[in-house]
Amino acid sequence: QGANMDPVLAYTKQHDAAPNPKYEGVAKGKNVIVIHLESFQQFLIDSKVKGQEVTPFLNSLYHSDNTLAFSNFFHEVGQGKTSDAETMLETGLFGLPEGSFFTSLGSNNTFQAAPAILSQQKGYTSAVFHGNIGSFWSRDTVYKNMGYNYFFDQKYFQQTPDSNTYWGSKDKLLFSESAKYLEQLQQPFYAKFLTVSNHNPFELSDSDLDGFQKPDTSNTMVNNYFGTVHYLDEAVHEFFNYLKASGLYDNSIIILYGDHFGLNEGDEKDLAPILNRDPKTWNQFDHTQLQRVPFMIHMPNLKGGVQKQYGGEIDVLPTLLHLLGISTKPYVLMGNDLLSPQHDQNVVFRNRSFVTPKYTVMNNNNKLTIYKNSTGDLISDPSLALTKKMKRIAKQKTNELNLSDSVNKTNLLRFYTPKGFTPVNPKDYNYQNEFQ
Ligand code: GP9
Ligand code: MN
Repeated sequence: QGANMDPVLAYTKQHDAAPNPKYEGVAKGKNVIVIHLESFQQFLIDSKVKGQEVTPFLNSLYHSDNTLAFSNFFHEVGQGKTSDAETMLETGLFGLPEGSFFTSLGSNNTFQAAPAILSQQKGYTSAVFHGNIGSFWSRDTVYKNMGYNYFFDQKYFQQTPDSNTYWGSKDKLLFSESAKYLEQLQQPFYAKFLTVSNHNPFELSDSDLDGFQKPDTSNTMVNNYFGTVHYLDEAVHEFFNYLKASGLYDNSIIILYGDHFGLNEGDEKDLAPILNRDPKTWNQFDHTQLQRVPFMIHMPNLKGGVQKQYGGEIDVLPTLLHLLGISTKPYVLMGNDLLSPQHDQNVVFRNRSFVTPKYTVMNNNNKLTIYKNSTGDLISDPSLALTKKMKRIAKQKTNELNLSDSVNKTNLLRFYTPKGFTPVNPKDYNYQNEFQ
């Protein structure tokens, strides 16, 4: 049984990328604040509707000298959506090919996840803030296996007639009402905020839009999306104002990411005109390019700038560990540090299609369809050399997904304890009576 870990460890060892000396340990001892931007796609950054910036605050963060802002960062979720994004960011392993890893296996598996690593290596306290019911995606049990100290779910937030949408507390309330708990956390802390207002069907009352004018395409989903995205931007802005006023900002590194697409493939043709694109020529290549999501690392005095290297959600944990001065070597992580000169820039999606800095490749049962990124053109007659190269990447990336699946599906981490790691006992955690 345990021997099945051998190929996994062989792969993660050779795929590990050394830290970049320019960034290694720059966030040592800082609080880590992770802001999950629900359904937020990269195309929104710097976009305008009716002459107004849609997300002025996130745009300013994106262009800040103190932000490492990634322009070619992709979500890699499958059917588990938010929970797949959480799986990758917390554990460095992929979600499953079907269903949600959280709900199917997450309550019973052994984890070596970020909260436990940060606690054991650097004394971090950990907490999640989420305005939906705690059992959604089985979070209330999965988080215990990850070693999360605190989980503030819906019952910690006000429940009044207009405090919620279908998906839980409105984001502005989530952030403002979390403050009293955040301030009581032992520092350094690792705190994650899961927003929900920008969730399909993107319904929010006009009074929450603060005068923002939605687009008026014939597609309500597209129009509403811009409205809730604008609201989310304001919510994050208010939270930053609070962090600055409270002084927490000075001691924190703030990570923001979009978990996955908001608009479904079927809605993209109605979005195309807003992006100055002809809906008639919209194709698989365009759809794949839209799977970019924001990934930003912000910290006072950080040497930032827009980063063009390609990467995805699987690369976040190794990147964060290195920033905090923690070695990735003992852990089973499928991605590698985005800031490392050795970073693997080939990004695989859960359906095995992938993008490289030069090509976008659809993988249909090992039949590859290759597009050129710079032009968007289909390469209908690829050279032998190009085919060979892309087949090699397809094979490596399929292997990476399969190894990750073998770990998760057969609970292999129970046979492997990283050096210096104490296995997590979920019974040590109880989320019923958090401090008031
Ligand atoms: C639910 C929220 C949404 O609590 O996290 O999850 P999603 O539908 O995006 O997977
Ligand atoms: Mn989601």
